[in-house]
Amino acid sequence: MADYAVCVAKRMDRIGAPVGLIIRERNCPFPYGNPGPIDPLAVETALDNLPKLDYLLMDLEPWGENGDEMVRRNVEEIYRLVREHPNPRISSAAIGNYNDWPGMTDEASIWPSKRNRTEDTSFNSDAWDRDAFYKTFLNVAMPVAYPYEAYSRHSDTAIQGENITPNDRAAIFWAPLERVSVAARNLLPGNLLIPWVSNFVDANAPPAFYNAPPPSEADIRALVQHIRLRGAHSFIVWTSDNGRTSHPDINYGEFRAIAIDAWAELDEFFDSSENHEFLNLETDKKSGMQWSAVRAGSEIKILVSNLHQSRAMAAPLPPTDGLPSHTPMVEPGEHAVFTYTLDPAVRDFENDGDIDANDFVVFISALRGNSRETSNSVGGRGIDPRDIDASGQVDLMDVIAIANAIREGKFSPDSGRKTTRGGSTPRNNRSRGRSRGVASVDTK
Ligand SMILES: [Ca+2]
Ligand SMILES: [Ca+2]
Repeated sequence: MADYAVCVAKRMDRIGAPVGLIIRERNCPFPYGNPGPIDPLAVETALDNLPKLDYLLMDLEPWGENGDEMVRRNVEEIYRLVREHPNPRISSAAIGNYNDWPGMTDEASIWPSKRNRTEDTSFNSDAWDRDAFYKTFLNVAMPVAYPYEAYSRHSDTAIQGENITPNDRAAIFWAPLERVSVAARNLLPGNLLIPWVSNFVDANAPPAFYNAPPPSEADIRALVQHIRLRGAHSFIVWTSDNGRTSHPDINYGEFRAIAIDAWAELDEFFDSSENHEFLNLETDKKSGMQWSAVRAGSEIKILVSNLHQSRAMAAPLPPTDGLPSHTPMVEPGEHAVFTYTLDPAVRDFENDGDIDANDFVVFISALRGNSRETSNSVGGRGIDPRDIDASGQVDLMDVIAIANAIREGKFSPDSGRKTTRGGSTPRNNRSRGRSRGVASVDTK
């Protein structure tokens, strides 16, 4: 390891900045594939000389004849080297690898026969349970969220049957989001979610079958924002070794700037509260409309992407005082952001589609068997819907908030959802534009 790298790391440590390493097939302990100059001692040397290590991220992919085996062998060895290191500021590093994430199925895979991640689905390799592999060795989920042109086959009934996207543009938007979402749904408590992103990866295959349009800047921005609104901690930008990508209009550097800017547009919202509730980790392949929503205290931000070619659609929202039952209609091909102020104490805690007296009964009775886990916890990071003040815990303050709502009659049949819902006006950021630091609304 070069002296200057250690010197830089020490300076980073002094100012409290994170230190990370990227390991590839040439500087892993057992180099493989066709790596060029190799450095098999790079990991050991780095661990022994760095003052600390926050992230060890790998791009180890199954290149070459025995690639699958070499990925496993190297990840296991790197895991051992890090975790057994005597320096606790090294041994506690977060470790992740390209395309390794928790989840038993991968609906984003074009081929239905390759969607099971708990058994071998590739040729010429041993059985490889990728879900168990992640859970054994890794704690940074790194799904590959590229808009591959090859995903256009998700709109092909010959392969997918009825389960198709409405068009190719929707396919290359939905598939990467679904892959990030399944990782988010299955993320273990305390793990990180850092997807790989890119602008476009064309298919070197017959255009009759692989022919998706490269994503527009608006689609790229929206995908990055959906990823953040589903609990990703950060993202990592992929580039090919020669620094080029196959997007005809947006080069690598431009993509990087767009992704960083799109992510940062949400900073103000995320910074407004220490804790966040992630309301939707599901995707909808067939409709072509995807929506993500995050609650920060009593504010909610919703991003709706309608990639259907002709149908206007609205996203359904959970019954809550201050929210309409659906967002306003979003025109085909458009992305739209909506923000609302709501009363998070008045919600459909029973999850039966309405707000009534049963909801506070369910809230109170659930306190006794209080479990922190919710379906949308994203590695324990997302808060429970019952955490009304977004303090990070369901506690007495939340009970008081509910009690106040009861006193105000907000759970009574006359003043519940029926009268309050639909009466609020969304602050549609459409009219505000980018100068206010909110996500763009764009057409393709
Ligand atoms: Ca209810
Ligand atoms: Ca609370």
